[in-house]
Amino acid sequence: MSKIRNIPLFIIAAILVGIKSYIVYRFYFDLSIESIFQEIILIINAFAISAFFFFLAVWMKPKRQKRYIKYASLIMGLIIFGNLLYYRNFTDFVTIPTLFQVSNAGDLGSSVLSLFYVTDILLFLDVILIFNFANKETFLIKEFTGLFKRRLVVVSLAALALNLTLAEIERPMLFKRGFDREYLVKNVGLFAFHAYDIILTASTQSKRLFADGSEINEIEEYVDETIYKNDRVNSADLEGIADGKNIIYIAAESLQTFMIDAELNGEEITPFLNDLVDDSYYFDNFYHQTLLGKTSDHEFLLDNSLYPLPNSAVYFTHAQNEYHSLPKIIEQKGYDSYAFHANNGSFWNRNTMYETLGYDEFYDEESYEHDDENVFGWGLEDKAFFSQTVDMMKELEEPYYAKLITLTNHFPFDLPEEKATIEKFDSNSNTLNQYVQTVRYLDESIEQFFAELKQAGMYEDSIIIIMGDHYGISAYHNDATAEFLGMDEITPYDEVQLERVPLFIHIPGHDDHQVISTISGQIDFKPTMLNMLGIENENDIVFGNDLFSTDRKDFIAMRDGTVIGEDYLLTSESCYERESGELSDMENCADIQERALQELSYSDEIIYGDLFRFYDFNEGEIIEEEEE
Ligand code: GP9
Ligand code: MN
Repeated sequence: MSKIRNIPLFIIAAILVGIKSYIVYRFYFDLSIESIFQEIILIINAFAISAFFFFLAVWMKPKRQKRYIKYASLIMGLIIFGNLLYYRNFTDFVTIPTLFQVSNAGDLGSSVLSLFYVTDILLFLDVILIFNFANKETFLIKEFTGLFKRRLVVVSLAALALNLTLAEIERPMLFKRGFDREYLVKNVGLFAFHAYDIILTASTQSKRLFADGSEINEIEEYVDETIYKNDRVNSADLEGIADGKNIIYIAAESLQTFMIDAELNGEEITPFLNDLVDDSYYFDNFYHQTLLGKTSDHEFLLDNSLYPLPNSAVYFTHAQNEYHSLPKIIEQKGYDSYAFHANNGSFWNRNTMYETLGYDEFYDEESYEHDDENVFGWGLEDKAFFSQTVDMMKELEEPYYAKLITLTNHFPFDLPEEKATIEKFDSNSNTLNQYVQTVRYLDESIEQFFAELKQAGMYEDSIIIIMGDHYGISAYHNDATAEFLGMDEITPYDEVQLERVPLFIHIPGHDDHQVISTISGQIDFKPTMLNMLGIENENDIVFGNDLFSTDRKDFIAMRDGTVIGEDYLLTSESCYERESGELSDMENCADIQERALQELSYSDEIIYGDLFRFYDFNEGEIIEEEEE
């Protein structure tokens, strides 16, 4: 007995809660642990956090120490348990904003009893033991010496630092980009995730608090003068052409323009899309404008014609804002909006953001059937994805706006050998070598989708838009890319050319087809769609133009500081002649740089201040009092 008495209670508590946390993460939540490395991170974070909290006890006098250890274990137990109940209902973790969302609580209310399992009692075994040990003083509770206390601080901080370092290796920029709550919990544990969420919510809320709507006047003026130029110019030809038709949007994961019409050993890589160029409006000077939020940033651009944020994934950090998004606007024409994407619903916080943006339904991973055959790469492969999606689309009430997000052509571009129908490229970049094969696979998947739409009689009534969401091959692979393109090297100017993504607007039954080389970008999607639907968005605040209009804003701003103007192009602090790529005087880029910075900061201001909550888009004026 006396031996046991020598072990401090706070150590026992740290171990018990550490074990419990690990068991819950591993066996109660459905976290996908894909490697030994991830498993090790999970174990380390469970114990590091538990140690951090219980090691604090040594700074207290024995009586308080006892109480602290007891109640810390109880509170940690309740937090874990609360999350578990929430997870069982929503396959997600609790965040501060969702805690305040009445609709969520309502959803939970009716079914809450069914979320309890008898075995849940085991989750409080550690708490029961700790209370018992504390009350009976089974383990040591005493005042500790200074040196010991300081050593413990060093140990617990070192454990946390180790955890963060490993997490950074596993998922670079985990905190900045957010990605997915599951990733956060897997890498740093539930408690650090909550701390992160509290800090994030506090900082976004404080920026929001200081805004009062008066900022909109200046922005409105800018949009009038620069975007609308005091007279809204839309393309008369296509105005209303999509009215009443289904809008089918395909996000072609990581597809870059340099793949279109490219050949490998004399063979076309994207034969279907190459043919589609001759039967569509095809934009070959169209830029992605995404940053940290990758696919989700492109979705944000498309639905809002606002820029994604410079320091975070806007889908993650500003999903509670008020937006004047495409799904909400087209609802007035009787359109319902749907998103189809066979990935985890909480990835990029889509499940929350889609609701904010006005999507009626999100068909995520759980709506799809997976088997051994149809899962590779990031999950359900694109051909199976399209087939199953067509079946679901048959049930939709028309007209609709359906967004389909593909997945197979995603880094690291893995494809089972027997699925490949083109050779790999041969270079020192395995990534680019494989990319050619997954791009071909994507091309085939889209071809198959068109055939299935036709077969189901859904093709004629639709307008189909295909766009690359962002680059797939980063500058890290420049040598191999240069080899592929038959160039000596890739200069910063060439890198900008490589940021182009293809855009097809395919209108069945419409004879006109053109390759349009206007400098354009994802910011232009929303105004284009609205014009094609014949919706006059007179009071809308957007930063893009109708793609078919002849009087457009004359630059495209990217989020990395690059600006592409009609005559000049600014990138990496150098100015180039846009067409020739010749270096030019910085002065020539000063104007587009200044205007791009201004525009980006207006867009950021709208998002940080949540300014649209102060704006009445019907009247085109500021609402005096905020209604909440
Ligand atoms: C994830 C998919 C890919 O759901 O959209 O995301 P990405 O890494 O391209 O942003
Ligand atoms: Mn993507």
